Amino acid sequence: MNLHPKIRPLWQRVLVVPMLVLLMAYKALKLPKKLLPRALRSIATHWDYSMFSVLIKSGITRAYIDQPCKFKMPESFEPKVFVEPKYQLSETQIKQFCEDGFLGPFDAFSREEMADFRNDLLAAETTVSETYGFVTPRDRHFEMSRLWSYLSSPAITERLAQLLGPDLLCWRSQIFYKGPHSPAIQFHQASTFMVEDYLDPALFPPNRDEIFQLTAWIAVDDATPENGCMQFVRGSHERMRTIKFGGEEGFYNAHFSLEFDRDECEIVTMPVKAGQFVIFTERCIHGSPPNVTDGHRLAFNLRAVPTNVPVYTDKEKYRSVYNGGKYYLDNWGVAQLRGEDRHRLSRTVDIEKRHAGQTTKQQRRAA
Ligand SMILES: O=C(O)CCC(=O)C(=O)O
Ligand SMILES: [Fe+2]
Repeated sequence: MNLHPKIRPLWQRVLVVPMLVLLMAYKALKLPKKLLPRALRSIATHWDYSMFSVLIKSGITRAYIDQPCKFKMPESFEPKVFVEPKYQLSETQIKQFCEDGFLGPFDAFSREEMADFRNDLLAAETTVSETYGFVTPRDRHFEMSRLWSYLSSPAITERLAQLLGPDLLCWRSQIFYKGPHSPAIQFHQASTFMVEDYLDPALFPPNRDEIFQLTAWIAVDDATPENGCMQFVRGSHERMRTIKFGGEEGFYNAHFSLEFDRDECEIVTMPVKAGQFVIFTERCIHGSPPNVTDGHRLAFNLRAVPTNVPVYTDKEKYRSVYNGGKYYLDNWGVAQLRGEDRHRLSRTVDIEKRHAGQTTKQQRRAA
């Protein structure tokens, strides 16, 4: 079953509503889930009642964008690890992050380094991913050692560690190429990234209300209000919102608009210079306006979790709204960013070995 957000014909809605009511009753009666087909089993397991209820009551025109959760303010704003003074966050900065849902920009790389790296990223935009077998901006760190060296650099990891804890894994990276005169990435949110296929979450945090994943977004070109730098809705990470199906296409091929009051909220526009990065929780509503310039806006991101958060357990594939592609996870795994993985809860890729294997392949090809 594909429940990606889009407007459905009436006949589909008429069929799906009673099915969801039955499935919700099945869940409430705690009937054995293994009797259900795979997709229904996932829904009965991972959707909570509010997810069913919004869809049913709206006649399949509204939905939670992801598994609902509320943000629990931590009791202390002390950094979770001690780091070199040059990377240290003050308690004021950490408090600010907890209140706003985003923090930065911070300096990480030089403008010259990013200019030199630009062509590698642009090439990745048009070449087939060795991980997934089709062209995708996702998870190119498995094959690009230079990308990995930036993602795992202390300027990023030491700051993330102060917010998330000492032991960190990278479970996703993505290149964001916004071409000249290209549309907005509309406002969105995610918590456990169930938004990806609406069946299973990607992340299984022990407590959904805590901060259990962070994104670092690194600018390769200067990101400006004109070329579509990121925008954040201050404080909006306190809860997950619903989406209304339909509306303009902005977020790749998904059609929806996030339900929040644009007049009541403070939208912060965040210019980021080449080589700088910003940290945010994907739960904070964010997006980026259209690029109205003749140049592109290139960036890449890193999604990190502490080692006590399992990722994609038992999942073989997911279907993302991005490219409408099916991502088989055979070659995917979490990669160690910092510290130690004492939990070993997810499939792991030894990234140095993966890169070394690729170098050998490339050398063989060249010989
Ligand atoms: O690059 C953008 O404009 C959006 C990035 C984004 O949504 C993300 O990194 O989660
Ligand atoms: Fe995002």
